[in-house]
Amino acid sequence: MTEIRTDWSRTEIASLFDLPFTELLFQAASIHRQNHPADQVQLCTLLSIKTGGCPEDCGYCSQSVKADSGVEATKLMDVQAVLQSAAQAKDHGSQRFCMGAAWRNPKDRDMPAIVEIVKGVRAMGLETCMTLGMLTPKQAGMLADAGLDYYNHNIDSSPEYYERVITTRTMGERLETLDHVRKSGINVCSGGIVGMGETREDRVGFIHTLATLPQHPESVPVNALVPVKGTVLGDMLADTPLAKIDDIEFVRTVAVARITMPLSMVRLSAGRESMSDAAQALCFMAGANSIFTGDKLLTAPNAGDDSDAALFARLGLTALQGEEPLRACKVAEPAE
Ligand code: SAM
Ligand code: DTB
Ligand code: SF4
Repeated sequence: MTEIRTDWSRTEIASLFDLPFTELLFQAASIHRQNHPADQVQLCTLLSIKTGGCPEDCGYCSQSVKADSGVEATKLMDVQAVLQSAAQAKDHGSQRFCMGAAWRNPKDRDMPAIVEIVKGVRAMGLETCMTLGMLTPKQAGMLADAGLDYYNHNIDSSPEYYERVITTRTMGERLETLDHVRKSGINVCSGGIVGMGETREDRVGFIHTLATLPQHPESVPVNALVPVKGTVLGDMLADTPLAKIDDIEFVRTVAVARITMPLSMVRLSAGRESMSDAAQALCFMAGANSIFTGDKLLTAPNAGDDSDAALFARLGLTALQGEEPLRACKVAEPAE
């Protein structure tokens, strides 16, 4: 039985990153096998239900008003159109439907439609995840009552590097939203982005922040930056050797997430399009057990169902069918 710890020190996490690569991979794969079916990967589909025009200044994001990315701002989609997309995702074998809105926070007037969407998608037998920006405790409660399974709100990086990427809201505010989500009883999905020009020390701080939350997020997305032209980071990294995160360093990050948060689903999220099959295989070996499938993320292209089916066949992987371990046993409840 793996020990679940929320008292990791930065030094311990840095030492994991420093392990010889094969040793790190071996440790991560061993922990993975103790807690998850090693040859099963969860399939999730993303849909942007409200795109662009976001007042936040996240330096990586095509949907910020500060970005000159060509992404057009839209209104919140009709409930029926969202349900149609969800039905398609289910037909294509997805277990979870994740919906994102480019908002700083949802307005109270948006909540009835959001609640209807959650109820409708759940009624199709899909797990639901929403990412709508910051939430009040009341809004988190409304989503919980609607039956939302997961809420995604990323910390994105280390507390130190975060401030260089986003200035319009603080890491503290993000942690507050995560706290409201946790207290409402919705499962927490929180992770971040690797390859934004941050240092190894920042990646240590990023994992440390997540692994020392009072309770680990049930789901931890690890995104590789998708450099989008017209965004601060996309433009900054376009002409530098940092343009793409080193595959081995990305796999190390996945492995350290797996070792420090053994029961969480570790999601290999954005950026798979620019990764080789071999790099993705190493991520699965290191403990990644969830991906976004389909040909689009929120605004960026994604590998697509056919290419995922080919990858799964090549690697002998199958789609996860059962429930995720952390949801099933809800360990590490903090003592009151
Ligand atoms: N507006 C909501 C929010 O930020 O809370 C939700 C949508 S936002 C697009 C969700 C997450 O996607 C971000 O926190 C970030 O980690 C990730 N993301 C956005 N753009 C990305 C990019 N270009 N490359 C990699 N990850 C990205
Ligand atoms: C997450 O961590 N990654 C997903 C999901 N949560 C919402 C979003 C990735 C977005 C990639 C860039 C885009 O499509 O615009
Ligand atoms: Fe807005 Fe979310 Fe993009 Fe930040 S990541 S600019 S909050 S849509």
